Amino acid sequence: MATATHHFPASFLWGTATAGYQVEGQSVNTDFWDWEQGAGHIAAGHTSGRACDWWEGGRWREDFDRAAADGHSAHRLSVEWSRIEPEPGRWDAAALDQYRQMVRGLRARGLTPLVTLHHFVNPRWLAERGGWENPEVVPAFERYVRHVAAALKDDVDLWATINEPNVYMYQGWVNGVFPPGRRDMFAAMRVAATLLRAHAAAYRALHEIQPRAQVGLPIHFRPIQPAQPGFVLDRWVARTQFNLFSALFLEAIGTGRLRQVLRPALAVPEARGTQDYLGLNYYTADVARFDLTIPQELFGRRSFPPGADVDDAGVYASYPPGFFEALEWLHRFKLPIYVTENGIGDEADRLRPRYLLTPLRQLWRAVNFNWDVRGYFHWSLVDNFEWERGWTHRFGLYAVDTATLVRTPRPSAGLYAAVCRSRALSSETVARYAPELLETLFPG
Ligand code: IFM
Repeated sequence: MATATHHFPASFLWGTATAGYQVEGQSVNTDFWDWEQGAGHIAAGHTSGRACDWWEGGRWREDFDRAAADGHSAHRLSVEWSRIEPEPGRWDAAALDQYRQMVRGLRARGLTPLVTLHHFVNPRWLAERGGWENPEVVPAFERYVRHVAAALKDDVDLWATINEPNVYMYQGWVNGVFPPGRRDMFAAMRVAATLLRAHAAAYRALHEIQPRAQVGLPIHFRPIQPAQPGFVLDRWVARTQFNLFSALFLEAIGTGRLRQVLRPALAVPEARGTQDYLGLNYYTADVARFDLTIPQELFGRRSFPPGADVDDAGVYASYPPGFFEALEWLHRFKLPIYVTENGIGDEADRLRPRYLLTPLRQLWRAVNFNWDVRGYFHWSLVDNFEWERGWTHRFGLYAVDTATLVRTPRPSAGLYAAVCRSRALSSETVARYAPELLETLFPG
């Protein structure tokens, strides 16, 4: 084993990511709040409740203190449309001011904010008007974005328009586990086009209000391999699933055309070129096998790469080569890259140290190839409400007791702090937190 330190550039951003609904609590004026009340919608009947109490109790302050004390230099958060526009055309100045305090709170602690404008949740009034199935959402979203940009433009330059539009369309319109709970692939494709149009309108509005804005559309990227690379049908399902999930939105931003299943592509010319950076949310990889019995899965049965560590909920598997593959694929688009999310749901912190260190090594390789990767945001700072899995799936560097709201650092918080403070990955850190990785990460 070698003793060594892998350094990152001084300007590289080190942070964590959160989303409004998942941490703020009491987001009572939203479609997801109503959805939570439905029987069987959320694991174990959990509800978001006070979540991490960032909104009413202002506990973002103590969590931002933790991030700063741990040496983080950035944080990604999202603003909730329902708070800013609680009724159509009524703008809540106090809510905008609270978000202003939050981003200023980050700046005051030396952290660069990255602000997401839509993260899976809608105001109730919007859902009642047909939500993302009604094309009127595009001008409505643009109006909302203009209000946020005008309020935060002095403090925020890095923006994400719509988080993981590929996950949102599948969860809401194919798997039916997010509101509106539909299972209709063709409706999903129409929603995808609307999301893209809204993103494009937001992109232009942000640049008009703030010419220096850096705007992206974070994509949940899942590399996928054929189970038997020599079998043409396995290769076909792997490619089809990749094209219709990971590649869908980025390809459309390049071509102005959105692929569909069994139908001609939808024209979205206004989306062309509407990205300043690529946002990568990476968690897991898949292996796909052709299976004629599952047309709803596009004939592809997915499993995890053999031998990969699988997280608590059995939904994400650690597969570090997939992270490098994702960066390599994005590098071709010739734009700066931010890793806008990466993490694992692991309450006991059994896998997280390994899961953190192995992608960071891949990240260092990419940076050393001079690929323009500018920052890494770990998901997440604190445990938070994990959508249909409620509180059963915990991603925080800090554990949160939902009854007392007390935060407790997991060992990984110390690990990540060591990386952030030194802006480096050293054999010493690996020896301390995951000695089993020393020979792999620092051979010699
Ligand atoms: O918690 C989610 C987040 O809202 C979007 N990306 C994936 C995370 C973990 O599942």
